[in-house]
Amino acid sequence: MHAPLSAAIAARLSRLTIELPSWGFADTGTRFGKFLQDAAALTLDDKLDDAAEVHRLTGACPSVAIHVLWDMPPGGALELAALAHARGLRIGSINPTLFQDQCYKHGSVANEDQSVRRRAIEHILASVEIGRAVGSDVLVLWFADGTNYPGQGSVVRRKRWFADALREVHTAMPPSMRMLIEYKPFEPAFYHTDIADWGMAYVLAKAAGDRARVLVDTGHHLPGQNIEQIVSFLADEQMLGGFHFNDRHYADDDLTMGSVDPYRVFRIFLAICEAERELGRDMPIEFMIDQSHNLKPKVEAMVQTVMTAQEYFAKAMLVDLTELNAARAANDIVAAEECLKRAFATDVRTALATWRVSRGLPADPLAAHRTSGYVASAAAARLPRKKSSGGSYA
Ligand code: AFD
Ligand code: MN
Ligand code: MN
Repeated sequence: MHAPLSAAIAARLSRLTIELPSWGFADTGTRFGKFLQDAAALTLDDKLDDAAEVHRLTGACPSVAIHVLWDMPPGGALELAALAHARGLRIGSINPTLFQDQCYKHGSVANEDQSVRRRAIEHILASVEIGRAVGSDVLVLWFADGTNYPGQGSVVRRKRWFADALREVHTAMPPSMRMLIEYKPFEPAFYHTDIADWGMAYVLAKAAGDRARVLVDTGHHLPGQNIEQIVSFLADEQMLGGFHFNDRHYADDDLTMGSVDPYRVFRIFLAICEAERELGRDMPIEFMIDQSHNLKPKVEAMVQTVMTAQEYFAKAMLVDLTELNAARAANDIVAAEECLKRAFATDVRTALATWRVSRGLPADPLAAHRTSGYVASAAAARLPRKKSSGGSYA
């Protein structure tokens, strides 16, 4: 397809903002080891610089998700907001950190020790206050809570602790803030995870209050699960809060979106397009990236991901929903499927390049980044700091 994007698609893409994860720019690894990248971000300033580079190239990433404790400067929330603002960014979702402190060994809000449950709730409440201070209205809650062995914990007792904690936090949130509850079937817990699927997240969101929603992390599904079905179901219930985008081949692999299964990305975006057609306006949901670029260069991977999201959202918008619904009504399976396959097969990359140039952006943000020398200068600036900081960089 070398026709330009339609005005409707161009307009919708201009409103498609995709939040970047601060943690995606730092060195990460697997439980088997961490392979360091010279240009990887070391400090909050580095992370915000990298996020600003992605936003400069794509024009689609004005907000950065932060992980409380990992991304807090000495001057606290106000300095955090100022650091982002100075780069043309804003702080997006606030992610409490409830899984790395030793006290959380046996859980956070579902810990058998009441003092640990209290500490976890206080940390979430402090995170709410950080959100209030930086002007963020999105609180993202992911819990590693679960057990590794049959009999280890009471599912019901833990469920009730979760409901009580989420209700307390919901009450403390400013009126404009939404709570997005993220589910995950396993890892780091290997026998049961307290919020293991969309249904448990849905029930706990309902228990928490009317500004709680479900967050769909695309890597948090067991093999074969139909994610787009969950998306459509939650959207119809007005309980879809947003996404953490990534791709997977086996588990929560946090690979770059669309790298394994682009057709699934397209089908998820089609579910959004159908919901928005029904709603008559953009879904009030958060599109966020949650990836760990253990091997790919971090900024390249983020730019790739944003370009993939734009490409497949544009393709999804090419589906003629009137024709699709007519084929469905007639049980014309092939005609219905062809509506999707025709759109998915349409090459929108030239049209996207033209659209980007019309917005003063590079036609190919990835090529622009790879030839910009950004990585080399980031490495030159950061590696000496890393070496002097010792540890695994020495
Ligand atoms: C891990 C978890 C979850 C969470 C993310 C950021 O699996 O996806 O959202 O860390 O805390 O990927
Ligand atoms: Mn996630
Ligand atoms: Mn994850």
